[in-house]
Amino acid sequence: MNTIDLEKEFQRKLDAEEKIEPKDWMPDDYRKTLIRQISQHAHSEIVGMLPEGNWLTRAPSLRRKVAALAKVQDEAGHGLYLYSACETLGVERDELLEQLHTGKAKYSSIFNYPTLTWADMGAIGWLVDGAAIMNQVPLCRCSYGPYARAMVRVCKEESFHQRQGYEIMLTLCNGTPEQKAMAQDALNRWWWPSIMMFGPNDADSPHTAQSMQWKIKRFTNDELRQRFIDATVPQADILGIKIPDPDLKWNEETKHYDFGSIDWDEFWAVVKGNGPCNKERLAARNKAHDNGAWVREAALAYTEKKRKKTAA
Ligand code: BYC
Repeated sequence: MNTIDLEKEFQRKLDAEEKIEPKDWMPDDYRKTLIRQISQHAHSEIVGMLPEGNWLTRAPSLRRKVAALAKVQDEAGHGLYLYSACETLGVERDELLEQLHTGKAKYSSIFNYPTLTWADMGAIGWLVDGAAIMNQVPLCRCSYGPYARAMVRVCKEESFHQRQGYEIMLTLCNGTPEQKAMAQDALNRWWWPSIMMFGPNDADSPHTAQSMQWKIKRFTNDELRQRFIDATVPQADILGIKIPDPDLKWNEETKHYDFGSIDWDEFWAVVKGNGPCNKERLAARNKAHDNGAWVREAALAYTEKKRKKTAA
């Protein structure tokens, strides 16, 4: 097939809602966009283990510890599915990890904030995983097959994460006044970073329009942010705590919540490496990678030994 026919076939598949698979022809920029998004997503899962890892040794009960351990392990698994999905596009995992470790690659801004109290484990599950689900359920319908299929399992696990976070918040909010104050403090600190997670406003998002055309993204950043806010406000009401936004109010005409302006200077500072924990997160990832060198060497030596044995 010549390039024009290949492009037509690619477009036909998109129009017919057929998945694009690794061996199919695809435009270079479609491939690049997917590598960018899937690798950033994979890095986010792996770096996303760090803020909560901080609380594994401090969980207040055995039940909480078991749930937190399972959640953090799930996140490692999500990272692995996503690196694998990304590799189907012809990029090596080593290259992706190198980009993360040198600070060249982006990962979600949210993981550069500190987890100061146990209530932060609740707020992360409720808000961060809640935002993640809102963003990721539509990705199960992404046009690229391996990414879409990986997201199905990721989303099932994310909904358990969201529930465990909300349950922590509910327990704190029904506890002593000090516990409720801890929950309120966590909401105060995690609210704005969580709504920034959806990315820049559509008017300032360089990639959204093209990604929507390619059916990688099914909703824009602003559409998903609004859905998240609409779903989350009633949940805060049930908890009896207050979202830290004086401009938040129900708009009877639009049937959505209006909300205050987002501090995009803070968002870009964090994305560019100047958030409260960026340096700490990268140092932790680099240390873990360096400490794991012997495992990689042993695995390679074992494979080589097996290869020689088979050859002999
Ligand atoms: N943080 O044109 P835009 C999780 C960057 S995992 C940092 O809107 P796009 C979880 C963006 O990359 C959460 N950077 O881009 C894990 C782009 O920069 P480049 C991660 C951000 O790709 C463990 C530039 O800004 N989820 O939830 O169309 C525990 C312009 O943006 C952010 C995913 O990765 C940000 N928040 O849309 C708990 C989901 N936002 O590449 C929870 C998959 C934007 O031009 N990804 N940027 O240098 C996506 O859905 C999309 O990539 C985004 C951004 C909506 C994030």
